[in-house]
Amino acid sequence: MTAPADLSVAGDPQAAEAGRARFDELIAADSRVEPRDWMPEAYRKTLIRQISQHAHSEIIGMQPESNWITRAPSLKRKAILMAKVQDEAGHGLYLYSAAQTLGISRDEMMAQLIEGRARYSSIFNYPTPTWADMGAIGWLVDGAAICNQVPLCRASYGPYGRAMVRICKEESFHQRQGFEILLELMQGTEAQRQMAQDAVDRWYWPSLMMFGPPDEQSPNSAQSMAWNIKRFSNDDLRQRFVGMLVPQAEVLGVTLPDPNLAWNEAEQRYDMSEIDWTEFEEVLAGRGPANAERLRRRREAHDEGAWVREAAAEYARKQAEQSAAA
Ligand code: FAQ
Repeated sequence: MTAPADLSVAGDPQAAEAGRARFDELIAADSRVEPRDWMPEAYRKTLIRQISQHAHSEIIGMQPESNWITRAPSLKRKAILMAKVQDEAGHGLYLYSAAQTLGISRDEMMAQLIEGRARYSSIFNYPTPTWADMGAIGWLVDGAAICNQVPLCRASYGPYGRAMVRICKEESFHQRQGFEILLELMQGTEAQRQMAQDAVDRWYWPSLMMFGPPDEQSPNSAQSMAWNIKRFSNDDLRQRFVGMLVPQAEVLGVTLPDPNLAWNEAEQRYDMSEIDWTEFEEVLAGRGPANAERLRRRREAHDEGAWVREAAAEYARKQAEQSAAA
């Protein structure tokens, strides 16, 4: 499907030239590009790639936590967790809608995901064996998501930036609820403290990988930053995240599992151990601990929801028929 902005200048080189000049002006002035504006095809493609990957992450990201809804330790925890998982579904919907303004359909994005042609965040390919994982996901995964996504509120593409504003507000609440789960466990019995520490040990490194490959191996960063989509590099955001975690880990009483983590006064940043990028590559290649299960479950849910999509389409058809007859 071709987007409206392209159709408006198809076969008209002068209009395309004016569109390009206007696009360059908008980017130079740090203004917003809207769906009606002309945009380079590569800009459109980059946004579709990033926004759809992000949407898929939110939808697949519901699975590790929904695993605990039926086993949450109290009614209050169950209600909070259900609300959080529903928020993730909402984030997916805002993001799919933002991507649709670029000329790709929801069906095509969903086909890319369930046929295994689309990426989603590496982080959601890890299992959640204990209740403390709900705390670690909230604290570390939502924490990393906030660090990465607050700058995206200023992304040059209007529908994406606006969707991110609301998403970030909700992610902040998610992060606090995760922190609070861990805090309560850390104030509990020795077994509870160990469970919390074990979850932090398992989620810490994967959460650092969420920011993407090191800057020198990030093929998309330079162009995305030039277009004001990304505002900071992968490594800069990772550093910012670690800086945020260190004091919070002290309050919690958990140890971040990196013996080389230390503040480097001269460089004004944290020194840390090398990330295991082989693990990251394995997960991206579909060989992480839970990749197969996540996709299998997504496919099942898609098939099980077919009757809802069919009913909605039929209802829309009848409504249109009635309006036409009126
Ligand atoms: N996982 O050149 P770069 C959440 C891929 S939402 C998988 O650096 P870019 C909420 C990348 O796509 C979490 N793939 O790429 C929640 C590219 O492949 P491609 C999702 C990754 O785009 C919480 C290749 O590597 N957040 O957590 C990953 O400039 C709790 C080269 O990389 C977003 O999507 C990865 N971690 O930077 C939900 C935020 N990293 O497409 C439920 C928006 C990189 O060329 C529960 N996205 N790759 O084949 C972004 O900010 C960027 O897309 C990055 C990657 C930073 C993720």
